[in-house]
Amino acid sequence: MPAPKITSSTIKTADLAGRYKSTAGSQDQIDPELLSDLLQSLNKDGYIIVEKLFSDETMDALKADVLPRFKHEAGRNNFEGLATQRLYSMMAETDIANPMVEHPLILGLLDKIFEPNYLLSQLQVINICPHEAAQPLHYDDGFYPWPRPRRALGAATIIAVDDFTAENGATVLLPQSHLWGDRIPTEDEKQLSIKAVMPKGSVLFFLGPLWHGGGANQTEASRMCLTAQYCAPFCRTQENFSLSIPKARVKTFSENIQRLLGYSIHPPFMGMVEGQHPKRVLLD
Ligand SMILES: O=C(O)CCC(=O)C(=O)O
Repeated sequence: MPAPKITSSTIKTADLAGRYKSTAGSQDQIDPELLSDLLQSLNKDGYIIVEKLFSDETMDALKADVLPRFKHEAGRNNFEGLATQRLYSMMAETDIANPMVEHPLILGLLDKIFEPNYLLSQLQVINICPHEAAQPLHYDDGFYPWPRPRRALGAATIIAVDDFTAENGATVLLPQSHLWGDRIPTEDEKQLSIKAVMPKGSVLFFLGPLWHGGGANQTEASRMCLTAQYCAPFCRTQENFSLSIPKARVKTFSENIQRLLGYSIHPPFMGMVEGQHPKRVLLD
C-alpha cells in the first residue's frame, strides 16, 4: 500500500489507519426518516424517550445477571446515592448489556451527534433503593471545561429495567436546558422539571448538556436502570476501560463494542499504540 501523503491542511482529518479502517457510522437497519424525526425532538428538547425498545424478557435476564454482582449496599455520597447501588466496570464480568450498548437505533443517533469513533464513557447499572432522596441535578458532560451553550460532548441512555414511575425514582429532566448557558437551574425552573415515566424496556436518550438527576424513590421497591454514557472521540472517558476490561475479554466483543471501548482511532492518530492502530494489541 503506498504511504499516505499528509499535508498541513489534511493533518487534522487524515485517516492514517491502513489495515484497520473505521467501520463507524453504518447503521443501515434504521429508517433514516425515523432517525431524522428523533433527532429533531432531541435537538429541540434535549431528550427523547423510545418506549419498549427492549422486551420484558431481556430486562428480566439483565436484572437476574447483575443482581448478584453488586459489591456495595449503597453509594459513598449523595451523588452516587446513599440508598443506591451501582455496578461499574460491568463488561469486565458480563456481556449481558452489550446488545443494549450497541443497539442500531442508539448507534444511529450517536452517529449523527458525534464524529466517527465516538467512545463509551461509562456503563453502569443503577439500582435506586426504597426511600432514596432525589439526586442533585447535574449535566453529564459538565467535566469538559468548555463554556456553554455549546455542542454536546456527551450523550447518554437510561434504559428502564423496571417500570419508571413518578413515585419510584424516574429520572428528573429539565427539558430544553441543554441550550442554557453556564448557570444552575433556578427554583422556578426546577418546578418545570418532568419525570421520565416509562415502561420497563424503554430508553431515555439525552444530550450531555441536559440538566437531570435520579428521582426520589418513595416506594418500597427498588428502581433499576442500565445507563451508558458516550462521548466525542477526542474527549477523555470517565471509566478507564483499557485498565478495567482484560484484553482476552475485549477480543470476544463485537467490532462496535471494541471501537466504543477505545480500540479505535480518531484521525489522524488519537488512541494509537506505538504509532499504530490499537486493535493490533488484540492480536497478542
Ligand atoms: O438513575 C437515574 O435516573 C439518573 C442517574 C444519573 O443521572 C447519574 O447518576 O449521573
